[in-house]
Amino acid sequence: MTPTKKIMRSLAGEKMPVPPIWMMRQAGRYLPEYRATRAQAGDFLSLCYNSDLAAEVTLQPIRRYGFDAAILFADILLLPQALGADLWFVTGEGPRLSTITTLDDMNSLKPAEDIHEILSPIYDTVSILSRELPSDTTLIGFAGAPWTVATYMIAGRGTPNQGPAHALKVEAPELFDALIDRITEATILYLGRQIEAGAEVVKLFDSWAGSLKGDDFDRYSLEPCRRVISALKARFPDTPIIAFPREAGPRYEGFAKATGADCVALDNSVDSAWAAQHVQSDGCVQGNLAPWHMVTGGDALVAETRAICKAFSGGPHIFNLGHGITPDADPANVELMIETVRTPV
Ligand code: 1CP
Repeated sequence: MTPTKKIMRSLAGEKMPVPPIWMMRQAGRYLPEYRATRAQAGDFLSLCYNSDLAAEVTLQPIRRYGFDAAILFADILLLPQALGADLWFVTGEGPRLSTITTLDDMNSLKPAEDIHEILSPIYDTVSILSRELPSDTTLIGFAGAPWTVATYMIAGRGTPNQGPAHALKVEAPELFDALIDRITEATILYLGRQIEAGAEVVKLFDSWAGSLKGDDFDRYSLEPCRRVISALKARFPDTPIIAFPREAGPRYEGFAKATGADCVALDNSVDSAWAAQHVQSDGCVQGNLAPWHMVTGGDALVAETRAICKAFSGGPHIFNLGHGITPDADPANVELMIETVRTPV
């Protein structure tokens, strides 16, 4: 069946006259209505696990801007929590988790199939959204890719260079591989439930793929993503999958083919002319305006938005930022970006 929603058409490989658009972290602190709902929930994790309020913040940017897709409001770190890690957020600093560095730590984790009890409110959020979203808006579910999730589980926090994960990979390769396997199995089950609840597309965020080089990139970014995607494709052949190996640089080339992803999301360090030639030649690409344009706006935003649309105009493209919008962004600049994309010159 030919899809009718714009995002689904791009993901099926159709070149659209105007690229569909959504934005990473579109439900976030730059929006006053998000800040109000988050205050009502109490804190960030309470918001993620409150299905009604999580659905509400997912819908806010759709009401305000009419994006072509909504992304489930949740976080990649809910999966480690469902596997048994402690998780909390320190205001102004970010996430903290109990660490996995020994065999005992690894053995204390739950089996992958036990994640659903904790994650059931997330599936409820997806069900609410699939009922409430406008009929032309695509619902995207997501999870972190195994390597990226492992970097947080090993270090217990976000790290600038993923040093603790790289160290464990060298010092205790069997433990490291066992952790990657557990996360991979859990991710397949988690995304499967999101699809059953109504997610029409799923996205794998490998935010720290860029710190893997050579064989390590193949083993720990590409291969776990391939495993997740092939397991999902076996059960849900019609659900498109977007992969985001952030800062993969030249390794973006061939990533879709090697993993089976329908689309790769490009970060803003990637040159769009290069990506049109080397990545879009294999199918749909998503991206890749630098998020700081949402802070600065003006002519630079308009010029760069047009340049990206032009570079990718020869094939399937979903317009997006190259990474999440930041809390200091001006909501008016988001409007300007959308208007620029939707008003071809
Ligand atoms: O105070 C707040 O409101 C918390 C800010 C915030 C938000 C809005 C966090 C904490 N997570 C989220 C939501 C979120 N996270 C979404 C929702 C959907 C949307 O895009 O609108 C998604 C897809 C994520 C994914 C996520 N969480 C990633 C992958 C994407 C990326 O940004 O690279 C990562 C790495 C995380 C971990 C995380 N969660 C939150 C923060 C501040 C971080 C980064 C921590 C760090 O590395 O220091």
